[in-house]
Amino acid sequence: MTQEQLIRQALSALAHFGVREVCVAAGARNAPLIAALLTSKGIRIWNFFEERSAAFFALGRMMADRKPVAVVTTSGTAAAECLPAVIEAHYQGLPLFVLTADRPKSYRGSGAPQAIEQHHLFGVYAQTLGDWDVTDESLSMYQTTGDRPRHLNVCLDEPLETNVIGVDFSRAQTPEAEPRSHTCTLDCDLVLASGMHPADAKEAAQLLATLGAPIVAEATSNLHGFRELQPLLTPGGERSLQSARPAHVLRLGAVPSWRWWRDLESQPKIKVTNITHSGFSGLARKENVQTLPWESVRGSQFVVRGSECGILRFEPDLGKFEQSEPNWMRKLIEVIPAGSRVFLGNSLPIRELNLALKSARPGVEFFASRGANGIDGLVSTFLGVSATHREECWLIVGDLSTLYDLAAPWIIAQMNHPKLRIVVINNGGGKIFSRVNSLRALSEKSLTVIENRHELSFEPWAQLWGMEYVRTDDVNDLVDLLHVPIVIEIRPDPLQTEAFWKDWQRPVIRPR
Ligand SMILES: Cc1ncc(C[n+]2csc(CCOP(=O)(O)OP(=O)(O)O)c2C)c(N)n1
Repeated sequence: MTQEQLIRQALSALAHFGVREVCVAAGARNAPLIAALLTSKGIRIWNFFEERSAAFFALGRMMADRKPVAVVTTSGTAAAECLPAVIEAHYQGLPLFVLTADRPKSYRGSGAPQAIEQHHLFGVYAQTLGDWDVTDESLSMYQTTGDRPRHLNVCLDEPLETNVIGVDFSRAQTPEAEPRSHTCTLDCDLVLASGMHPADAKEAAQLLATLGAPIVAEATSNLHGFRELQPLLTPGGERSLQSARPAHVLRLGAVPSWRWWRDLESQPKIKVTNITHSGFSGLARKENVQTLPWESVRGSQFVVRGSECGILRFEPDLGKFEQSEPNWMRKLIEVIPAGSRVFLGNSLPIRELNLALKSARPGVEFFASRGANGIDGLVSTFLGVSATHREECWLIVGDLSTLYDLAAPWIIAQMNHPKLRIVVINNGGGKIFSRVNSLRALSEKSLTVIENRHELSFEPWAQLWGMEYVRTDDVNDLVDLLHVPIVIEIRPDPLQTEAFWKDWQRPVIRPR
């Protein structure tokens, strides 16, 4: 096997699995692969200096376009940097392709520079496609299935072959996805909806409109824009579920972020049917839980069972707490223009927006990374989700989450996207921990450490990456923004936020 054959086979494997976009982060060992990619046709290349952002950006590209995307790394810890994004792709059921260059197999276990154990590096989180070396007589690929991360490791020896002509990706034959269908019949009295791609939301909306069961939906369900669902959608976010006693819950899309969902673990009598792309039930209990493929939304028979499952309707009185965090979510949604994409950070932003959302302007689409609920890589993932969307793209994210991903804006220079808005809700640390009931007894000293309290400003960060910066307490400053990438720093009033939560958590009196 020559190095040239090995490199061309590796690119052909990408092409075969439908990859048409690649995020590369160069080192010497993968330079031959990158050089060959640069002479290839029918492939879009995004160029990063570090692998973690590259992998999260690839994740965002897949979340938006639902097509396989590859990340190409050099050897050693460079390959390992992809792990968090691979894990997220695994739990979201997305076909991330990781192509890692390696030193020859003979270096394994030696501790030689940049030689780590790359074979099966991602464990259960990626299916191994191959572990190829120039000493192999032939190159074979392991069987892999479905929309899950794949890992191909290629061992290249010196001298590195940097003049390999690439392949024509547009001519590659990709295996036809097998048309899947699944039908079932079930009755349910409550629908929970989270994390659906806008195209899936459209399919789900048809089903739900005819079903007629009450729906408690997160913003990321993308169901709020459907007029026919308005009478069924329950305002008040998680609080509306407080006294719910359904017999059978139908959950559509990603695993919900609500505490109520976690508490279902200890309610084995409540039946749960999940319909999701990821195949994960999101519950550890097995009793009365079934998980069906997404295709079940087509052609299945769903029947509403009974009409009273104890759902309550709440309208948070946010106006009284003008500068509180939840009210900021409402104000932001009111100014985000029609057709925008909105990516929500995984900590308080997603929860507060769920609570505050009444409606959004037409065509606003919501995304979030709810596979493993990490607060890492969110800026990069947002940029990946935004890359081909020509309307405004908004990220609403916590301050610590932003600090995790300071290198992310590197790619903006290649995006040619003038309407990126990164809203950092800077509450001076991980304020979600002061909302966690089981942490209520923590001392002030412990909380200071656990929240990582700080007084940092995001202005120098914006400046580093050549982005405009606005710090404001007036939402009107955010109307008709300049067509340039902007970091918007908001510092909600902590006292008003606290006062809102106190008011909101008053005991429920069931309306007659
Ligand atoms: C990678 C990762 N590390 C740690 C956590 C645990 N965690 C959850 S929320 C959070 C704090 C988030 O802080 P921030 O982004 O400022 O948002 P806020 O809590 O203020 O909404 C942390 C550390 C996580 N989810 N993911």
